Amino acid sequence: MTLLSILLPFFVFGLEVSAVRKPKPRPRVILLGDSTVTDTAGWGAGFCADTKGLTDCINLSVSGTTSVNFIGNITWEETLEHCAEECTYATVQFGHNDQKEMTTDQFHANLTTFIHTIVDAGCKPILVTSLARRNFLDEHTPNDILGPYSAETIKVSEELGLPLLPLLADSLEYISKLGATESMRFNWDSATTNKDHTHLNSLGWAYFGRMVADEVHELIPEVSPFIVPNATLSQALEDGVILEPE
Ligand SMILES: *[C@@H]1O[C@H](CO)[C@@H](O)[C@H](O)[C@H]1NC(C)=O
Ligand SMILES: *[C@@H]1O[C@H](CO)[C@@H](O)[C@H](O)[C@H]1NC(C)=O
Ligand SMILES: *[C@@H]1O[C@H](CO)[C@@H](O)[C@H](O)[C@H]1NC(C)=O
Ligand SMILES: CC(=O)N[C@H]1CO[C@H](CO)[C@@H](O)[C@@H]1O
Repeated sequence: MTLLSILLPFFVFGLEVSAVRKPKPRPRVILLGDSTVTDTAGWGAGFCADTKGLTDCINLSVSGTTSVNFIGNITWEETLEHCAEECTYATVQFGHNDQKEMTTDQFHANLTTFIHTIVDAGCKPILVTSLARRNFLDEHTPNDILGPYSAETIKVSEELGLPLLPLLADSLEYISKLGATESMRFNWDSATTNKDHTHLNSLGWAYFGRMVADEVHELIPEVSPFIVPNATLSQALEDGVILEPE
C-alpha cells in the first residue's frame, strides 16, 4: 500500500465535507431613511456600534429625504449595488419628511413602491416606524403626530409579509417614562439652543441605536446573532431612565 492510497480516501472525503459545509454568508446591513437615521443626527452610528461580525453595517440615509426622493438621491447607486450583493438586509425608515409633503394614502403607495424597488434589486427589507419627536403635551405625555404615517408603515409590512421594527411605539414608551425634561438631554443641539426635539446628539445615538439593536435582536433571527448585548443599557430603556456615569 502506498502512502497515496492510504491518504486518498481521506482527501476525497475531506473535500466532500468541505463542499457540504460551505459557510453561510454573513449578513450585511444597510440603513436607508431620513436624517433621524444618519450618523450625525440619528440612530445609525449607535446601531452599527452595537453589531459585531456582520459583513458590513453601512449608513446610506440622507437628511431631508422621503420615500419618493430617496430614489435617485446621492446614495441611491450605492444602495442598488449593495442590494445586488448576497444577503443584504435594508432597514427602511421614512415618515418625518413624507408627513410634510403627502397624505397617508400617498405615503402608503409611495412606500410600497420603494419597497418593491429595493426587493427587485435584491435587498431584504426591514421596515422601521419613525423615531418619536420629543415634543410633549405635559411632562409624561408626548405629543405624537407621526402615528398615522407609522400606521401606514405597519400596514405595508403586513401586506408584503415583511418584518417591522416598532421604533415609534418603543421610543414613545421610553420618553413617556423618562419625561420631557430628561428627554431634552438627547437633543442634537443640547449644548447650545437645546430646541431640536427631532435630531439626536451622541447620547441619543447610543440610546436609540441600542433600542433598534434590541428590536433587531428580538425580531430578525438572521441578524440577531450579530447584535452585541448591553444589558445595563437595555434595562435603562426598559425602566425609562438615563444611566448616570459611575
Ligand atoms: C435628495 O434629497 C433632498 C433632500 O435632502 C432633496 O431636496 C433633493 O431634491 C433630492 N434629490 C433628488 C435627486 O431626488
Ligand atoms: C407620492 O407622493 C407624491 C408627493 O411627494 C405624490 O404627489 C404622489 O401622488 C404620491 N404617489 C402616490 C402613488 O400616491
Ligand atoms: C453599555 O452602554 C453604556 C451607555 O452607553 C456604556 O456606558 C457601557 O460602557 C456599555 N456597556 C457595555 C458592556 O458595552
Ligand atoms: C449619512 C451617514 O451617516 N452616512 C454614514 C454611513 O456610514 C458610512 C460608513 O460607516 C459613513 O461613512 C457615512 O458617513
